[in-house]
Amino acid sequence: MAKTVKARAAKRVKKKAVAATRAKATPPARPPRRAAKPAAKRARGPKKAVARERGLVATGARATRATAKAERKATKRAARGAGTPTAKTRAAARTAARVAPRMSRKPFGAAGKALDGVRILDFTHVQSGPTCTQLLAWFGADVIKVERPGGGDITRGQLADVKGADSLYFTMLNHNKRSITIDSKHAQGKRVLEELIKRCDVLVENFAPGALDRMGLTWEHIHALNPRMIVASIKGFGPGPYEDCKVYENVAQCTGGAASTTGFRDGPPLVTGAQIGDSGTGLHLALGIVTALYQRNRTGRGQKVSVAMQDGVLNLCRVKLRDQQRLKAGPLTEYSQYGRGIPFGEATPRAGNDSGGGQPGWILKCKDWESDPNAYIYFITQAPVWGAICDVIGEPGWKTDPDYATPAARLPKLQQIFDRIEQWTIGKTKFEAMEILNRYDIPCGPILSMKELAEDSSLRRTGTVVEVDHPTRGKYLSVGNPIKLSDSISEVKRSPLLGEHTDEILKKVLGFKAREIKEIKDSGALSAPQRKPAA
Ligand code: CAO
Repeated sequence: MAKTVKARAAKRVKKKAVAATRAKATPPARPPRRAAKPAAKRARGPKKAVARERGLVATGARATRATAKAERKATKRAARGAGTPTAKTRAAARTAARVAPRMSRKPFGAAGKALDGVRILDFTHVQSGPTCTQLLAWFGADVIKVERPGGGDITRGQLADVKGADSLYFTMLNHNKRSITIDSKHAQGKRVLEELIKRCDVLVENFAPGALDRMGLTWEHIHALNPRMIVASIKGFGPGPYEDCKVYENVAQCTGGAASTTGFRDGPPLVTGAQIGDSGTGLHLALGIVTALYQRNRTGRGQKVSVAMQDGVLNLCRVKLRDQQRLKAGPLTEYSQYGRGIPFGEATPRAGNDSGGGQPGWILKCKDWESDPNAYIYFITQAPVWGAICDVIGEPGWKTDPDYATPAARLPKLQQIFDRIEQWTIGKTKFEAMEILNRYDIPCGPILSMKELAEDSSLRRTGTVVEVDHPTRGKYLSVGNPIKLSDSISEVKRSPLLGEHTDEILKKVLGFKAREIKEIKDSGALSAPQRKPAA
């Protein structure tokens, strides 16, 4: 009996000690030198939202008090001979320790945004970088876009459709951001930039290789100014023979494996309309940034995040590298080339509209295909619904015919099978065909034009397609945030005019006095050089 009491007491002490160690294991987030200390004060958003991102500060303070109390109790119990927490139990508790913030009682969607309190120094331009920072802005980050005085991001004036207004190219990639103009090569401009670095959590850039270093903003310098800063970069290539090259979308598609595997076997390589090099790499970088922010909660320090566009594209072409290796084992039987008896070469071939997986698919004509370039449907002959396919197209005999009944038997006849299915689809509009096929769970999809997508009411309802009002160009359509979080609802706000928030940022973010602002402005660091009037 006495032994049981003693054992229970020892267990209680051990539990307390573990709790104490756990509380201790999440230290208060160490304020990074002078720079990040006023984080809670400086945020524009509600204070609670800031506290949430800096959640560990509050939790850490609570944890420290809890630790002290629990340790005092544990020491008293230990003194009574009930046992002492060992280094092992402390270590185990440290590993398992996670101090969760208190659960919000607010309704979903009303508890701020996922990245509230995170401030991004957005040094991006053109498409790849801006898509990344736009996503972060949609999730609530305060994104400050630094632009060259005069013209700003080159896309503001590219592919212009409304005279004197920012182009759709720019507006559709820079929603929810603030804009400040800074000449980063001017001494006073550098001063402003360095102050921004001290007050931001992440710097994102996609300059040509070496450009950031040439501005004097090396990783070492940035890290010394703000050790908590995450420095995220997009380049065309990673280290290797092409690392110094400038890269645009289609170069990345060509060097990342997309072009060699897109198009028809007997035609040239093709680039795809999906911006997998730019927007795809922006997505990769955004994930890298939030992951680094998450790790910073534990380590307290920033790190470099880099994504090469070639790598991003190759990642999206993963299945084609899979096929490259499968070639060693024989022909790729799901490629229609196999059914046509055309031999395979050494590299993954272009597969036209073959489906990438093990369920053969093709694009088939629908009613009015002669006049409508998008009157087509993608049709997948998924094995589990083969019987239904046969019934729908009027070939019930194929269900049991050994030449058609199994996926293996069908592979060499895919062309003939799709020709027969097309005889059925060609009599229906793509929407009628979709409606009928869906009744039988047959996977298919109409080829939707951009016009149809722009007018799609369900995409409008979900906010995937949004109408935005802009002061100089009026209303336009954009793609909203395709990633839906139930507790962090995205609103799409118009892109900033060039330098629209320069004063606001100097004053409210950087805390410059009116005298200092005048001094910086007078130096010419924030404005385009004045052109000399012609003599
Ligand atoms: N103040 C002063 N100078 C500035 C500035 C500012 N605010 N912002 C940019 N600059 C300067 C840069 O410092 C650089 O000067 P140096 O060459 O003298 O160092 C100069 O502007 C040009 O920058 P850049 O080389 O990045 O721009 P570019 O138009 O010549 O090239 C691009 C564009 C996209 C090819 C190149 O930036 C690149 O390869 N980026 C990485 C890959 C990438 O993201 N590509 C996607 C592009 S979207 O298809």
